[in-house]
Amino acid sequence: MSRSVHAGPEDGWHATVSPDSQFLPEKGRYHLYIGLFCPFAHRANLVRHIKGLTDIIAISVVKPYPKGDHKGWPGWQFPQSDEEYPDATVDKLFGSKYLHEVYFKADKEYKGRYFVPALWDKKTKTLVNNESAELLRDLQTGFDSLLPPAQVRKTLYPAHLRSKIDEISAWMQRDLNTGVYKAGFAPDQETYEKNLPAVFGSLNKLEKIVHENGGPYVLGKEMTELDVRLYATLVRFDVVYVQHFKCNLGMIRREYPVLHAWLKRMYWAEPGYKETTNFKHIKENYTKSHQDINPKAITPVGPWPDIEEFYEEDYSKIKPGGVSMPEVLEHEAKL
Ligand SMILES: N[C@@H](CCC(=O)N[C@@H](CS)C(=O)NCC(=O)O)C(=O)O
Repeated sequence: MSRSVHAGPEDGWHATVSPDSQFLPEKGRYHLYIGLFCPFAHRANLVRHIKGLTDIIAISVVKPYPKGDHKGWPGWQFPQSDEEYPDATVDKLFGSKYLHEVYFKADKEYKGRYFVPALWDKKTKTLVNNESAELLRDLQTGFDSLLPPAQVRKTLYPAHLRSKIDEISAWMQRDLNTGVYKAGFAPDQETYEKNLPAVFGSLNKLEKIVHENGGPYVLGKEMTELDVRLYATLVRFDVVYVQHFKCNLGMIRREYPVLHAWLKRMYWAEPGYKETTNFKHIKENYTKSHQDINPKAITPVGPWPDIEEFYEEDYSKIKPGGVSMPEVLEHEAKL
């Protein structure tokens, strides 16, 4: 598959690392810029862990705040030493203060936003890709020629599940992964109330899907991209989205027992998930960088704990939950 690398200053980067692209798989050649708070960067970092790429692709981690203004300027910052903010790192390639410096090295006319995640190529000195859905897909296979057979076999997009994954990803992205932002950043009461039911309609639907498939993953026995996409949003849900984005018709830990059991298992038992989750970065990013939503920047301490510990593995013993508000049920019925 080949995409245009970067169509111009208004566009992001969409290339792939692969043996038949200009971006050949090589150990140490690529560098991934992420924020530990960001659910989209989380996707890329999770695949990096799941596929055993942590020694092949190094990372730099921006601080969770401050964020840029409404146009994104000046955007994410790196600490100037690794001690400044725990688990944020200096820019290991260039020692930059701002992530935008890296973007301007790739295109000095760049006019888009300075997003994490972003993958940099040291050899051609440019960005390869800054779109999490593409990185999630591409990093699964791009480095296979460097990996042992057991790692090569790991795929999150197996051929026989592709149509299901594509179908569910589309509404999960619209209603849940970005749905929480559409509710949380709503400029007025009416928009907020209009955008909220989709979030819980999609959760209701997912609660049933996971229950029917019997676990341990969303589609049953195989971990897929859906688990990565869902995890990155659900692990932030109770701790941030419920209060900060006012997605408070229910909590995962209270209204969604199946999704709650799934989430806890992913966090505690599935390699890569706990290691890539940092609740301090998550909580402080949202609550200390959205001045219009939380002007005093006080980070709520609860809920406590960030994630609970014990979980049921036999989903047939769990009665699925959900939110029964009529607007939510109406949305769920459309999915
Ligand atoms: N298209 C991007 C969106 C990523 C994204 O929204 N990242 C946020 C952090 S969670 C960001 O870096 N925002 C900077 C900005 O909006 O200026 C993707 O899915 O990779």
